[in-house]
Amino acid sequence: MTDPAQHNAGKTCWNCPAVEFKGHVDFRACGQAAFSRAAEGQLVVECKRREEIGYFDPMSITYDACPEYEATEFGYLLRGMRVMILGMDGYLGWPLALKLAKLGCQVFGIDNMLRRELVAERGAQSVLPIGSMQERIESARELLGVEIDFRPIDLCDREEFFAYVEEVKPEAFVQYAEIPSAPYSMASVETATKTIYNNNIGTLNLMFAMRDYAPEASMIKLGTMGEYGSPLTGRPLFEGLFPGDAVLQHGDDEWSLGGELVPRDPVSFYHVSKVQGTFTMYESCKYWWLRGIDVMQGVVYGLHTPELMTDPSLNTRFDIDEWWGTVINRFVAQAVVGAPLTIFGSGNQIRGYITVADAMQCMIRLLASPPEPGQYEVVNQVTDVLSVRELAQTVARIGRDEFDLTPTIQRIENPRVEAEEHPYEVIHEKLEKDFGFSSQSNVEDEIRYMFKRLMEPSSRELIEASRDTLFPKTLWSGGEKTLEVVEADLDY
Ligand code: USQ
Repeated sequence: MTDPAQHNAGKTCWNCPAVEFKGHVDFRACGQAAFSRAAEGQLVVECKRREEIGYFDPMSITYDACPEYEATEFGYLLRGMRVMILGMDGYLGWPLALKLAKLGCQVFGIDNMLRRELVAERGAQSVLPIGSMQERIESARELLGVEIDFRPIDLCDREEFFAYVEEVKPEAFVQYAEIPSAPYSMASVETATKTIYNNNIGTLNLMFAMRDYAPEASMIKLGTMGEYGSPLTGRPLFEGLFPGDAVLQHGDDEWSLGGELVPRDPVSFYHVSKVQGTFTMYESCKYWWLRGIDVMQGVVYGLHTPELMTDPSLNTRFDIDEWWGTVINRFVAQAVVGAPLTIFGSGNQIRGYITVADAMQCMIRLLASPPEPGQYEVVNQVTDVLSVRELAQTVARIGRDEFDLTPTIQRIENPRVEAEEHPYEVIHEKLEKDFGFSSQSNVEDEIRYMFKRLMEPSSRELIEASRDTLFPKTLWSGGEKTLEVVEADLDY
């Protein structure tokens, strides 16, 4: 059996961001023939790291045979790969920066620090105390022995961003620089506009920067499972593109759907911005032969990775208010301070979930295995598929049985417009099959770990200080109101 960690041993320079295609290859003119030309040895490349080889056939060297690659627990990884993280100050950007730096990558990051500002505007804050970016970088240097290059640049500021990309010439980009909140995007025309502008102009700038300054780089863009919605027909949520044998049947006719983008049915203006991001990336890969992986990620929760656990000065942010906190994180915080766990509506809404630790493992594996030039790839990044009610009950039980708390669960009027009873069949196979991913987390253990951290006095005080923001009031249908309790004290 092959070692899952080394899933990409047989990949070749055709996939490697360190090669340059020689002779001004016009991929658009080559069209789909480019791959077969490469296979027949008619395309030559030069390695930017090993110029002494001269021109060679990109299919002739595999990762396991190349001295520029080293075996890691996540597969063969390009040594000292230059990775630029857009949105490095965020919940996911910071843990990824630490993990990549620890693996020996050269890590560069930008952030406009908007998240801190927007959370503060809501009267909330990260309930894990976090230092400034400079303080965290200093701690990473002292405690982990790594260097991280950070610039306070807004991805929407084309001039500054392009100049930084031209200077660094990244071999990979991670697009995390988006406003990630569905409730925020539904609060007003101003917040909807800000979300759409920030997310879509940012991604557009990235695609043009790649075209002009780093065309061989790969990009990993964070999409969301919420792009698909929850189709009431029960149609499976395929991984972004229809599988090869999918057909559309109408009347007496039948057409292949294989390889086409699956329908999107976004559930908020934030999710609408993510759908546009998908098309921006899909089209750019097509027009300019760029390569990337669109990650349809479920709801992320949790607060630990090996690097984050090193010391509290390396904490990542952790939000629990109605706009910026995701559901499991909110439930644990509510239980810690004796506020009711708020189930919206029936509680039978089903979503896919993943821990921060597993999400980081996935991202490194994806970065280690870039797609081919011109290839737009999609993965569904979830590990557990659960209902909101089950989650509330699990959190309440662990809080009561193991942490001496007395949690209560309430069903309240649903502030959102969403299906409360729906089938949900998520296909999530590629990460395991093609990238060697295997989950290292489970829901209950992660919830235990969250309780331990959030019950520390420093966090408890911060949750208390944000208590007013725990109970939702923002309506999808417009405005704010005090929501009614539909059922108090649910069993668990
Ligand atoms: N929910 C409750 N009670 C709460 C909070 C949420 O019942 O106190 C319910 C919501 O109604 C929803 C589900 O829990 O049905 C998930 O809500 P959420 O706030 O955890 O997640 P969501 O708004 O869907 O967005 C989050 C992230 C977003 C990411 C998305 C993945 O904020 O960035 O894209 O999860 S997904 O949900 O798969 O689209």
